Amino acid sequence: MRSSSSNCKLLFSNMTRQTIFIADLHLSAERPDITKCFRTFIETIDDNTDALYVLGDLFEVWIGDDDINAFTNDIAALIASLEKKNIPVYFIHGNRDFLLRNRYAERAKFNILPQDTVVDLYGTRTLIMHGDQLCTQDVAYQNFRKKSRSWWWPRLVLSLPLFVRKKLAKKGREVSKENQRHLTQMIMDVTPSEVIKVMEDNDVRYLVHGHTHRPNKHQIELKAGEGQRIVLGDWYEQGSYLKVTDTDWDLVSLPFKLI
Ligand SMILES: [Mn+2]
Repeated sequence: MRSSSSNCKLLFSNMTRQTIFIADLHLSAERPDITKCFRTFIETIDDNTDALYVLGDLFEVWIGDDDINAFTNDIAALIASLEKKNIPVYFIHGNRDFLLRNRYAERAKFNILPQDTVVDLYGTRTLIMHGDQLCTQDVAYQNFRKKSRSWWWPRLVLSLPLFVRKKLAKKGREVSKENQRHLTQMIMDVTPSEVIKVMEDNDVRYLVHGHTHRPNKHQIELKAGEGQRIVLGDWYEQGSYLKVTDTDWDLVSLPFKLI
C-alpha cells in the first residue's frame, strides 16, 4: 500500500477558509482500513479549516465512555491532535454512538452539540443533524430512539456493568440487522415532509445530515424558496466529506486506494 498522504494534501491545498463535515465513519477495531483513511484525513486537514463537524456514527458501536481500550484511545489522540492546528471539532450523536458522553469528548477534545443545531457557514444559516430523526416511517426505530434519548434510559443502561453492556450490544446488533432486512428502501430513507418541516421550523434553506449513506445534494421546495439538503456519505468503502467555503459546497469522495 502506498503511504502517500500527498494525494490527500492536494484535496485540501487552497487558501480559502473552509469548514469540513463528515459522518457515518463507523470506526471499529475490526476495520483498520477505515481507521487508516481517517488518520490520513485528520493528519492532512490544513490550517485553513475553521471547524470539523462529525455528524454522528463516528463509531460503529459505543457502549460507554468507560470502555477504554487501545482503539478508542488512538482515535481520541488522533482527533485531539487537531487542537494543535487550532481546528475546533464538534460532534453530534448518531444512532450508533448516542451513549458517548463528555468524558470521552474531553479526552478527544471535541464538543458535543445538540441533535439539531443551526450553524452559520460564511453567512448561510444551516441546520445540521445526524438524520435518523428524519426517517419517521420506521416507527419501531423512532420509538426506540425516543426511549434511548430520554433522561432515564441512558442512565439505566450505563449503570450496568461493562461486560453486560458488551453482551447487550452484540445482541442488539443482531436484532437490528434482522429488522432492517424487513424494511423497504423507502422506509429507511428520509420522509420528504419531515425534511421540509425541520427546515421550516428552524428557518433555514440548507440542511446537512448523514445516516442514510446516500451522499447527494437535493433541491427542496420551501415556502421561503429553493433550499438544499446535502447528505454526507459513509466511510465503508471510501472516505467522504463535505467542504464548505463562502462560494462552494463540495461533496468529496476519498478512495481508500489513494491513502
Ligand atoms: Mn446512523
